[in-house]
Amino acid sequence: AFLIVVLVAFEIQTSLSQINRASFPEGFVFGTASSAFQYEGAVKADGRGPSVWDAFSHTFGKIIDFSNADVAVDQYHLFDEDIKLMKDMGMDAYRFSISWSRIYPNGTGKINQAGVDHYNKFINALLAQGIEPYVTLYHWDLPQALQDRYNGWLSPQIIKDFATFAETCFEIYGDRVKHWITFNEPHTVAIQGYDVGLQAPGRCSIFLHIFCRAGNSATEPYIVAHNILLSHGTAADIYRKKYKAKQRGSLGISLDVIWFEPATNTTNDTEAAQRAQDFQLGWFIEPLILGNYPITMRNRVGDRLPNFTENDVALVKGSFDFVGINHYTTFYARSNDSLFGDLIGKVLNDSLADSGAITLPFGENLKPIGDRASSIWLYIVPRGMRSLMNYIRQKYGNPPVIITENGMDDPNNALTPIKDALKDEKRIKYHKDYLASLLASIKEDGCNVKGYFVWSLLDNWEWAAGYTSRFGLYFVDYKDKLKRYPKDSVQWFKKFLTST
Ligand code: PSG
Repeated sequence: AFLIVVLVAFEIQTSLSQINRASFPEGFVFGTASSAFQYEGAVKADGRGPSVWDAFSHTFGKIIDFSNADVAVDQYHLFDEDIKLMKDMGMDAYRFSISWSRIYPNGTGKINQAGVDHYNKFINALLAQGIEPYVTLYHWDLPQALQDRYNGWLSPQIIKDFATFAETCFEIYGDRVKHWITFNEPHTVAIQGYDVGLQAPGRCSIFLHIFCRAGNSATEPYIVAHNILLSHGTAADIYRKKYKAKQRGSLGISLDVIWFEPATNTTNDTEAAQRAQDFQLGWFIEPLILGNYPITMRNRVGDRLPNFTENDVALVKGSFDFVGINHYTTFYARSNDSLFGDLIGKVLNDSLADSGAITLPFGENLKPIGDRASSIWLYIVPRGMRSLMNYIRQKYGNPPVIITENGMDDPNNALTPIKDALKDEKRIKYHKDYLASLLASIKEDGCNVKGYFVWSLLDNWEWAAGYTSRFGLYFVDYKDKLKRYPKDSVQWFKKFLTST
């Protein structure tokens, strides 16, 4: 009997400290994630048309290291090698995006067969290695032609054009692609692209247009978000009516979600944390699940917030099979009546001020909420994952969730020898702890989570941060033919994924 007690205790001990694939429910999917513009390079190859990110990255002063993604990590040419890397780690799936302007160089009109063929080859190569493709249709690289023609996402004309692009992809690739993600992070697109102007197309009005020539930070984010939601709903409707039954696939959307903890336990800050979440996750998930924007948003934004007609609601409400969540970090939320918030809000006059919440990774005495990665916004707070999963379960009826991104970056330090840059114990701990938190939400709390994708397979071009940040499980040597080297985290994932 004593022996049994010891053995059971040992079992519990190891199952707590050593989680692995077998700890997760049967069929749970593990993969890595990427996007076309950050990975492919080959921006002129095979008839690709330019996107808004080509223009933005070639505008002086927009990218901190003055780099661009003309070559990036050249996955356009090196994909066979990269698929081997995934396979080698024991990953089940790969999330990547299709570049709209490779399929339609002008955004609409004539299909570019060479671009179509590229993704056929890529998808076939993945399937040949047993890797499931999870395809994002829009990861920020809008064809420049549509920006020029009607101002891109600011015009409702985009809805029809996105739907055509989406349907082309369903039709051509849907016999093999069973998981579609219409949009990556519409919240980031609206805020970074149209409120603060730090991402393409770089529109804003804050600080009297010092940073952006054109834009309106108080109205455009809401218009853009609305057109994206309608574009998603229209594409989802087409998929459901014409392709889903035959192709037996599923479709979702990926939302970026920072978890917010109230900075203090006052009612003010608790309500501020709620508003911050409404203005981030609620902005998109409530139309998708409940058919309208959160009441806090409607009250605070007033007639700057577009309305959903009855037809719109029919398109948008329920238009998903899963909700993709990109989760990296947790911040504290404070009501804006502390910290001069209202004043800042009045000066900036932007959509962020509408929430009446100030969200920062610092608590009392400016103490950081956790350890920081390289990105200035990325603080390591594993408990946030479990809290967020439970929030979605309780508030939104436990929909199927896929973690479509989670990961951390190290700085790209040119002086660090490669062999040292491969020692990424911080990343191993990040994933170990976030996965344990996610597992607890599934096993202890009953959250309906179906998969987990690491951002990212390789180091890559991190938007406005250029090549200064390294998010990869594999290191990329930018000084020597983009050679890939496994970091220690690759070994860790390999063990995690192959042990039973
Ligand atoms: C996502 C979430 C935050 C900031 C940036 C992103 N946040 O919590 O403050 S962007 C997202 C994107 C991908 C990026 C990756 C890392 O989908 O393309 O490379 O995360 O920034």
